[in-house]
Amino acid sequence: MSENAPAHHIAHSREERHPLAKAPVTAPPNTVDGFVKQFLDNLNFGQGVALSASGVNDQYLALARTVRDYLMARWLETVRRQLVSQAKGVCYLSAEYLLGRQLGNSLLATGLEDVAAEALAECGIDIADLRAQEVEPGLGNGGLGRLAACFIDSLATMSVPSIGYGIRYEYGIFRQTFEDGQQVEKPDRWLSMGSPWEFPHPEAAQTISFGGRTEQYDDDGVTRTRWIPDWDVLAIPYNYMVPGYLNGRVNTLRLWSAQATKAFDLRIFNAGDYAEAVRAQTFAENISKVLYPEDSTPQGKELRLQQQYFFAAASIADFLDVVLPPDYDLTKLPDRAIFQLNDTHPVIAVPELMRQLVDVRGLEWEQAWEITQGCFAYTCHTLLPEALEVWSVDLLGRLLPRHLEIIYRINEEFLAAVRERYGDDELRVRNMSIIGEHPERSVRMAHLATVASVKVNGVAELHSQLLREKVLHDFHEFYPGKFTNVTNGITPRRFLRLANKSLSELITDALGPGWVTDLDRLRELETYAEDPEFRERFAEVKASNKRRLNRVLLERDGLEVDDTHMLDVMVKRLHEYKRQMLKLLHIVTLYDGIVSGRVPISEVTPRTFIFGAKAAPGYRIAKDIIHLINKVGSVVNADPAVEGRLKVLFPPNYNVTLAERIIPAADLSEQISLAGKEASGTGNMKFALNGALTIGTDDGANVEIRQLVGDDHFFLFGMTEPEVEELAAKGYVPSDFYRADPNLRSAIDLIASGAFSGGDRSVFEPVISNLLYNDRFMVLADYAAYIAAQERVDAAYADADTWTRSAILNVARCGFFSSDRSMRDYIDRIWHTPPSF
Ligand code: 26W
Repeated sequence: MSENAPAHHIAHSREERHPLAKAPVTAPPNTVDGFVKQFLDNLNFGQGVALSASGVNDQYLALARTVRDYLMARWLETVRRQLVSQAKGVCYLSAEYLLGRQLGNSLLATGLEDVAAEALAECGIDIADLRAQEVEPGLGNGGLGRLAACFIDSLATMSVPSIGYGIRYEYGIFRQTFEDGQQVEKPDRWLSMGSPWEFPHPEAAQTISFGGRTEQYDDDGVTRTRWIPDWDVLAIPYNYMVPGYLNGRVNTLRLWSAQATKAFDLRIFNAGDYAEAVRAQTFAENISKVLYPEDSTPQGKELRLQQQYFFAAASIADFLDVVLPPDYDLTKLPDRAIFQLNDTHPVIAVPELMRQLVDVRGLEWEQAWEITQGCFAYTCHTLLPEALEVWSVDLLGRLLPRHLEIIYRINEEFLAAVRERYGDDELRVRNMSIIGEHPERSVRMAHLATVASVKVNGVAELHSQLLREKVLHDFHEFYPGKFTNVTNGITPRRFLRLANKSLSELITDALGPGWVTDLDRLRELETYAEDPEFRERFAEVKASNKRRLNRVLLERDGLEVDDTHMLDVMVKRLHEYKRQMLKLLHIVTLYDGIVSGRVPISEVTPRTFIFGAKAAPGYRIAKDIIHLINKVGSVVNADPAVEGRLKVLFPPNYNVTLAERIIPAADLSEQISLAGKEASGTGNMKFALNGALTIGTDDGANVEIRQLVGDDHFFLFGMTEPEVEELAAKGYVPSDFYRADPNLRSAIDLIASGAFSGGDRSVFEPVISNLLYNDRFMVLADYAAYIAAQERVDAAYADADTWTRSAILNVARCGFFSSDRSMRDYIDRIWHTPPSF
């Protein structure tokens, strides 16, 4: 701490010395000329090139720095006010942030979109070409990472004191390519051209230790414990701006990067073993090297636990040492900070805060535990039992011996309280214990999080209910009042205003611009849904978004979108529970109907199906399904019998940037997970807010979307969660469904026959057997209902004007899904951190 004096204390004394240093930092003039000047300065002085000699990447970097310059004064002011006020703030701890491109969002937040475009045009540059240069930071897998990015956007826009903490992975989520239809992963070198959005602060590094042992010692008659670790790494913070929308506020996202503690080990170096010295360095720096691409299936890898502790410990230390003033009375910490745990990935922060309070700062255990229990809140993002993280005691004890002791003591006291309440109900004690015994002794991170937190929340009503009634039922009984729901949301800035400019302009024409930060105002569109002229304009917006998507996919992947087709879209991670296979069986059924002559081609609604999905690299069946989708696509797209009425497109490397293009063009949103498996979903919200109708099960936030938009404007199908349970209890036999339904049988047989694999029946045999003899997620049981619902979709789509009316009502009624509302719910129910300025 002492060698690492807080930045704000240094700053105050320096400011006195020169009058200019006292003047507030100001933004460049908000004019085209001012922008041109700043852009050219950044190009010349920042990039070291003349405009005439500059390449498009130079220009992109200079533009990014220019926009950054406009945000800088606000950022410094936000940081200053936050330090002065010492108001209670949120520390959002997340292993993932799926940010998307930064330039567009920064232009939007500063209101500089038009000024910048004009300024660049005056320099002979098309701003769109520069925006296309940016490689998005893909520092997340899917829903959980994107949610974190939406939340920090809302917190900044709502002026809530907050900081996001995470990991600056050198390689984000892999870049997906297809080779002969199969997924091949390529490293995501997002930093290779340099990132203009980050500010490294090596002077504010934290040292993070690992391994070793603990020992007890006598401290003036008190027995204390100290940890004698055997290796350490530096955590270097990189700050990123999180600009609020047109509100003059810029919050901070602080991502940690690992660096070896000494450039290389001098001792070894002097002994002449240069290679060994460099190896040690590489070892340390591996910690923040790569994002784990597993989504929902924890691998229990040591490096992953290292990552988790690395960022959790660095963030806790940063908050205690740098954000809090010196001599802060730590018993007041719960009034100053709430650490929000984005799933279990940062939960090791709990024993780390205990260690800081007890071992480092000398507080009594009881007092420290009281503080800790007031500072954490936990969001669970899953229902799949296999996705609940556990760490083997063996591994955790080797890497973090002191933390394991702390966890044991927390558990001991917790179980004593459980026994006190229920007597010796040992079954209950075993079920609730933070330590599990099978298949090996391990720490259940969700239990630790629940015990330590002020509040535990699920991410949609149904999910929270299932947490209370099933996954964490005993805890709900033990801690009534601890459990709550906060339904997820999405930021309307990125997913409506930025991604769908034409729809935004239409809405603003009708309602004025206020809806961007007050999404409930979209309700006022309900009356416009009855206006034929408005419907016509809305339909034209959708058509123009399809044409834009066509241009994007043509350039990106050589794929053609027919803008006269219904656009039927399923984009999300590839996972069995999400049931891309069900969508595929629908496509194969349509194709089979045409080629077998059972269905006259004239009766088939022209549809283009778009898939976007990455599979975890080790998830065999998921990769087989990707392969199958691609193969079905090649056959269907090339078969003259379908006369271009069915098209299957699967652009590779689905990411935030592509989502921003696909979602606004969609007519139909596929949200077809098995009921009770998708915690919330957030793609579902993005589609509805962009005027796509949903075909979906009663799962996750679909339930709330349907309640809000109304049954007439949502295509519901499939078993409910209790029906799923019932079928599972009586014994689900997928092959019974196969035998009973001729369409289903025919579709499956067609795949099994090798029709999509050049006659080779073995290629998709694993997928077929998995469906017929396992089908964990009951695809076959919901098939008939899904096909029937798709027929209702066709019928509805045939009446274009009524469809458009439904689409408008979807937009009008989904204001609830703004992440601003989610943040209000967190603030009211969990954080109690009012907006500041
Ligand atoms: C490697 C272990 C692991 C386990 C779980 C990695 C990642 C996870 C996440 C919890 C997976 C995830 O992204 N869950 C999604 O979170 C979204 C935001 O709340 C929800 O909308 C999705 O329904 C949920 O699947």
